[in-house]
Amino acid sequence: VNVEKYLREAIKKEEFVLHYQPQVSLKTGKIVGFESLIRWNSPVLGLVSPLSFVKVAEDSRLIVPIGEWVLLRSCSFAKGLHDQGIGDYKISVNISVVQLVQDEFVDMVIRILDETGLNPIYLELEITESIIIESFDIVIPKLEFMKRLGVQIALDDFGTGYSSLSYLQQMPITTLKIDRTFIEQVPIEEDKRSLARAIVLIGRRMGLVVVAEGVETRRQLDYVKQAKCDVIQGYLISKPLKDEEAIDLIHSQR
Ligand code: G
Ligand code: G
Ligand code: MN
Ligand code: NA
Repeated sequence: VNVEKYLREAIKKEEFVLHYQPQVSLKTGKIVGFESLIRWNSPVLGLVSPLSFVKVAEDSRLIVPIGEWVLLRSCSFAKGLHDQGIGDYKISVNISVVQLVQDEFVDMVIRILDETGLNPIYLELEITESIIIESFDIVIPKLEFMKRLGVQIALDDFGTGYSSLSYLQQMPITTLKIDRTFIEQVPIEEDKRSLARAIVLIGRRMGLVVVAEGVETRRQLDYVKQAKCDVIQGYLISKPLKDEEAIDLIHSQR
């Protein structure tokens, strides 16, 4: 099937939805924010995972309007929670390299913050290592600018890319998200386990917020707690939720 053809129509026809996965502070046990994750409910193709359409969207550059839609919706969601007094939660949004290298990217982010009225400190952009390294010179100044605005910058899937620690030091990031492959190995492989602990140490030493992704079991939770991670995300807490479900979860934790 020609995914691109249907993808082209999907925004107009409102076939995308965002799900929000809670992130919990290990210090307080409270939800501190949500990662926004796109879902495509295509009348032709059914429910399509971003794993299968984000690449198509990037190759066709449709990720630019789709990503803008994601950012707008995500910021509106967070601002809505703030305005309704539900809580001052952060929203983390995945950003593709195709978006980030665009000349208009920074202006677009500023415009959406402006339009929604969301305080920039509650927005986090999730970027992967490979994005930054492929386009280092273009991307770094943009990230620096946004960081100065107060926007948080997370390095996503950390540990799976090919960046060196010297690169890490040059990146204007605020948050390190340890890839879930490291967490998966916690009960099994001693080596990976030590790696996860080493990553936390590096992140903390650099003054970054360290997030463990893909925490599914009590044992993994105990491990990342002991390793002094700041925040966890994963099925143990909750899968990504529809907006009403996310709000219900917040209320149930009060
Ligand atoms: O939620 P799920 O496991 O299905 O996501 C699969 C992949 O799709 C993840 O790598 C995630 O980062 C990516 N993804 C989810 N939502 C978005 C989005 O809004 N924009 C981009 N660029 N990637 C996304
Ligand atoms: O690449 P990125 O980290 O943005 O991808 C996040 C993806 O991880 C989302 O698609 C989300 O659905 C998925 N995810 C979230 N929590 C868990 C978990 O505990 N286990 C697994 N296997 N996947 C998870
Ligand atoms: Mn992510
Ligand atoms: Na990740």
